[in-house]
Amino acid sequence: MSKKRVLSGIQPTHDSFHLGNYLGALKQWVELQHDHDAFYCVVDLHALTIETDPKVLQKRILLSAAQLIAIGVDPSKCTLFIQSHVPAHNQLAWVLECITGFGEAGRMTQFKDKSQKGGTDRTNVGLFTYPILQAADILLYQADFVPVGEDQRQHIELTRDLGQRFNSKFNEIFNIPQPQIIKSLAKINDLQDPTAKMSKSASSMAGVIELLDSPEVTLKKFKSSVTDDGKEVKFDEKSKPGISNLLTIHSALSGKSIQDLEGEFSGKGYGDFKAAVAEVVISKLEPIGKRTKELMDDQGELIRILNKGAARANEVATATLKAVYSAIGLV
Ligand code: ATP
Ligand code: LTN
Repeated sequence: MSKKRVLSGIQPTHDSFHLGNYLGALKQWVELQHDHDAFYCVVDLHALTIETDPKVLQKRILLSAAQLIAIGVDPSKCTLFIQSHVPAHNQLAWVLECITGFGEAGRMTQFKDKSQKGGTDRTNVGLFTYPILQAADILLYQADFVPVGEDQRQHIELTRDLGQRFNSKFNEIFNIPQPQIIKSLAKINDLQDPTAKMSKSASSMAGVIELLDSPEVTLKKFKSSVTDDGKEVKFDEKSKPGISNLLTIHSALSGKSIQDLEGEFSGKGYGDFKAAVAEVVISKLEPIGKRTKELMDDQGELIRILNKGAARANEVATATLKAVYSAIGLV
């Protein structure tokens, strides 16, 4: 039986990914590539919705690809590419925009949140059509599954709606994908504000563990993490959000169950526990930082890898686009 296809993407909006991206999404990318036909892309066109200095953007695109390889996304096992290297993404997005309702796009919560924060004058149209470009990313590859965090569920629903709408209006071209949101997948919160999710757009990075942080910085961030009254290392998200978040992080990286960790640290203080979590995190992140640096120091090799990915992605994407153009009556 042929392997199921997965597709996912991540925006190059920051120099470093953070622990929430890694544990909530990227770790799953690595696992899925072994028994799936996986397509992973750095969605640089999506990142244009946020104004960025061109030099900074260029660096972030390469850094994102390098970090993906460093965490274990293996270009010999999957197709790793940069979205803008495959023109069919924009071409299909336009076709999909023409079958998307204005109100339908306006109901996307990510758009509503971001546009409310920025106000109409600072909100660009790209932010509005963002989910439709995302739908094109997915439908072009005939993906079966889209591994993403819970926050992306609505965008995958829109993708399914648009795919189904196209299929019934024109021709059965698109495979209709399923979101792959694994419930047990860790949701990681900010170390300084453990009731809010760890996010790249947090106002301060003090509570955000970046994959490329030095061991010293990581240790400092854990040591100064906000914990709760009391002394017990116990999982209780309501009354002990800080400790619960640290337990989640330790468990996700060490593979030990929360229950076992509670036992291991019973009678020990918060200080010892924080140091232990930091150690687990540092031992995971240190090699990722080293490998990322090696790849950034040899950009020729990195670009060669990405060109190869783009060639394979273009093959699949162009075939879908051709079928779409023909189905809608373009000559
Ligand atoms: P922003 O805050 O700018 O929206 P972000 O930090 O939330 O950015 P995204 O680029 O939106 O990061 O997310 C990339 C992937 O990582 C998504 O699949 C998302 O669900 C997942 N993710 C992001 N933050 C977390 C988190 N704190 N815990 C678990 N998963 C997360
Ligand atoms: N919107 C997503 C990033 C993204 C994506 C995709 C995810 C763009 N295109 C295609 C999965 C499939 C985000 O913000 N995490």
